Amino acid sequence: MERTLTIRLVLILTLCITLPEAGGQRQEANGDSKPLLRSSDTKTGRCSYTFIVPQQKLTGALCLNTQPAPTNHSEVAALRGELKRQQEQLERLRGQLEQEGTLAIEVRALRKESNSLNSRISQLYAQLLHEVVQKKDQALEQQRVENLLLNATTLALQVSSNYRELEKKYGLLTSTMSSQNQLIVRLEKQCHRIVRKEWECCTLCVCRSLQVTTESTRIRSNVHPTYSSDANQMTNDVQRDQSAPLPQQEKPAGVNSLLTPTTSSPTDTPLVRPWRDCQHVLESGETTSGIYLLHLQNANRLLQAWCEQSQAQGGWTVIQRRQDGSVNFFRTWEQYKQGFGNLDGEYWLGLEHLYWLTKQTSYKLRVSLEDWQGRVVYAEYDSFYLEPESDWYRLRLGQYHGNAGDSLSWHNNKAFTTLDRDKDSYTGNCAHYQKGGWWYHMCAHSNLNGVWYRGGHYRSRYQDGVYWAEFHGGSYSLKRVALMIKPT
Ligand SMILES: [Ca+2]
Repeated sequence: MERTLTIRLVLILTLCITLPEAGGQRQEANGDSKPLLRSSDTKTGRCSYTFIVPQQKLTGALCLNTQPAPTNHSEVAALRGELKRQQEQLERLRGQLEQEGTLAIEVRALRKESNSLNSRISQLYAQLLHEVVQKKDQALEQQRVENLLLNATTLALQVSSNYRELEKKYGLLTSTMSSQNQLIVRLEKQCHRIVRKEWECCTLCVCRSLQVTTESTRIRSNVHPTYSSDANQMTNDVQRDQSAPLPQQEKPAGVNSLLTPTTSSPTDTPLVRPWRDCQHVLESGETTSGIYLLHLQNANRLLQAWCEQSQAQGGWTVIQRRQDGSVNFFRTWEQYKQGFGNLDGEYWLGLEHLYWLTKQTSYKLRVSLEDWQGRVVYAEYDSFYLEPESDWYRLRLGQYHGNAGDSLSWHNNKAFTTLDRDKDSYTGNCAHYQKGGWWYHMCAHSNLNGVWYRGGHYRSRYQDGVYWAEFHGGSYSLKRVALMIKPT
């Protein structure tokens, strides 16, 4: 090997010296000597060799061998062959190197891609785990919601079933109530007939007794020779206690001149006549409050009413009274028309009677109110009358004065409304919400026919108590109220 390299170096140096085309030393014409760059480019490859010979300053004579060196062609050929072989080997090595470099780059790229894939796989794994956990939670939540839905459905079915049962019960109760109302009406008619017969009988007895004892004796001051037998009819449903004795048989305590004879004597001479109103009773000398029989002029009607003779100078005909909640005021049109309740307790005189009563002359209205602390106030209206039934007993009121506040003028000129006849200005039926009959507007500043609640302030879904808005407001149910009228 050393020998080969030595031979190669000698050959190259020889070539550099002997071959002019190989770039031998040149001497400039001007005699300057510069560093000489000698190069030899191989024509077969890109490899190049450069030899730098240090500049030497020639001194003395320069001897040149002009004899051509003997050329060993075989060695040159061998060297060239060896050179070529080594160049080829070098090329192969270079190719391998390039190939290995490419492989290394690819390996690095693959490694990088592998790292990236690993990272991505880890990320996806974490995401998958998260989704699995989330789906598990969602499944649990879904199951919980399904259970809730199931429970709600069961509850709804139960409520629906209860509602149907309640509807059936309500239907039965309504039917029972209807039949009981019919029964009550029949019983009341029977009672009227019985009472009328007993009155007729007693009247005959009284008249005969009066004729026997003295012709000049009259039954108190209500005897009137012009009373007609046509008026022998009780038309209101307001009754005293049905168990009470008849008035001519025994006079109850606290009740003055309860009833008077109403028929003519056997001789067809009219003997007695009821009063036209309680003012008339007072003027005739009856100063005790109680139940009196009234005869309405211009109408073939007799009715009983409570006369209030001790309050506000007396002479008041009571047309409504609430005091203990003993009577239900959530009634139909027909019942409000005819009247109901007990004359010595809670009652409603009746719209038809009220119409005829106020048609006799000019009346004023007094509303008496008492709260649960015993405070009594009043509201008066200087005129009061009703329109006929054809105009739904429309209310006509005059000017207010008093100390209770005005909670009725808002209802002036309004028709009467009951649970079965809606004549109010509201879209629904005010009577349904206020649980009574009244001259409702939309709906009420006063509701004296509402539900009687004990104790004052009440809790209800609707404002349905016995209230007068200007006196304690709509959520305070009053203890005692009364509507009374008196001629002006
Ligand atoms: Ca209405």
